[in-house]
Amino acid sequence: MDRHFHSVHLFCRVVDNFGDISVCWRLARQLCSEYALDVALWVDDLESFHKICPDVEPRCDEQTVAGVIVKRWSDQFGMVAADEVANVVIEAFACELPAAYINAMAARKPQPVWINLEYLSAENWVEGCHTMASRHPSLPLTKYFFFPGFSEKTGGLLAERDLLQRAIAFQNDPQAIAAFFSELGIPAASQMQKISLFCYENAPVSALLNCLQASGTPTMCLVPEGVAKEAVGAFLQTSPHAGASATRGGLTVQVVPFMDQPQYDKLLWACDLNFVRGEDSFIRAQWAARPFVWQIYPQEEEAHWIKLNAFLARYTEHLPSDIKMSIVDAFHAWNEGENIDKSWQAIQAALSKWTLHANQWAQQLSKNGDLAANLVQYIKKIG
Ligand code: TRH
Repeated sequence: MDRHFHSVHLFCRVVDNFGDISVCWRLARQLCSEYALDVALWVDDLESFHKICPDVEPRCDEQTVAGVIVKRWSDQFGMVAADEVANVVIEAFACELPAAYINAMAARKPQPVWINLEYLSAENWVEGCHTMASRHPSLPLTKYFFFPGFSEKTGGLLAERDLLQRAIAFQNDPQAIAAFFSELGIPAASQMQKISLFCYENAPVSALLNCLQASGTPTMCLVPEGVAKEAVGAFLQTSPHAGASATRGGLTVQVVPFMDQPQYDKLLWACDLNFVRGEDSFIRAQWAARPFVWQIYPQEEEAHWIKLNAFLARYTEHLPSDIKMSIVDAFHAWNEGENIDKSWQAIQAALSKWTLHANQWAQQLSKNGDLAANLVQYIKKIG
């Protein structure tokens, strides 16, 4: 970026699970590695961060990881001088910056660019709210809302510059795939259809495993440790620790370690179908250019169904009705927690055409530009 914008402070509160820190970590790394910015990431939960990035030391208050300064965001924030404020301040998911920091922002000359990075939604209203400005009620500060999204009228989706090329190169390199699986201790995986499973505890996992077991297609279901513990443990008849596996009928369930983000990407690239959840794995599954079933993060008053259907409407817009129905049924059954067995045959039958679609979809998304690139461009414009 321009030398006037060399420093970024990104603030992240971990509300639940891994989505908040995952998105922030990706953005922080990308701003640092692709735009040579000085990035500091303030995080209130370093334990969750450590899970997706083992290089992060949870007991350390300040550390540098992949070029990013990682700072513990504790309740006692302390005083902040105006010259300690960065040129660009990113508040992730309306996490509310410390009052002392906001006051210092107001005192800084020139004032920083203040961005609120929003959650992802495919709903149409997002286009109207993207880049909207909001004046601070009492201080001379303006915050700008930056929305990820699926059209050119939004901020696009997070993706490193070469992500899609790397995914496709990996998928066309049988040796790289074999090496990945053998690193996981599963050399025979290439013979079978492969499915990865990342979901919330209420997903109908036992029903899915029953279908796969009865199906004529030999399948390996790869489950990161800690995911769907009850259903996976019941299938394995042992505790689902990394390395555990069992075969019944056409299905092998294989527990793999909970990986760091780059390895998890490879798992998505290597599988024929991915079950993903939340926000970040949902995005990565799209960049993997493979079919996926998404379990959305449940919201109060069932508000998540609107978001789920808004995504399905975009994702299936140009598909023939039979494939469209298979995809919609699969997403609905998985999120309703039932009837996945009724959808399974249609999913299996649709898989090869769905793979072509997944590829085209990823290409289409890449035309919107990636979120970091769009954000940098926007900051330059308003700054
Ligand atoms: O963990 P999540 O359920 O996070 C959710 C969502 O982001 C949701 O929108 C948000 O409101 C809520 O948190 C508070 O799912 P998500 O977003 O997919 O994040 C999981 C991250 O974990 C993602 O970056 C992929 C990563 N991951 C690994 O790094 N290794 C693994 O083995 C697995 C299974 C996941």
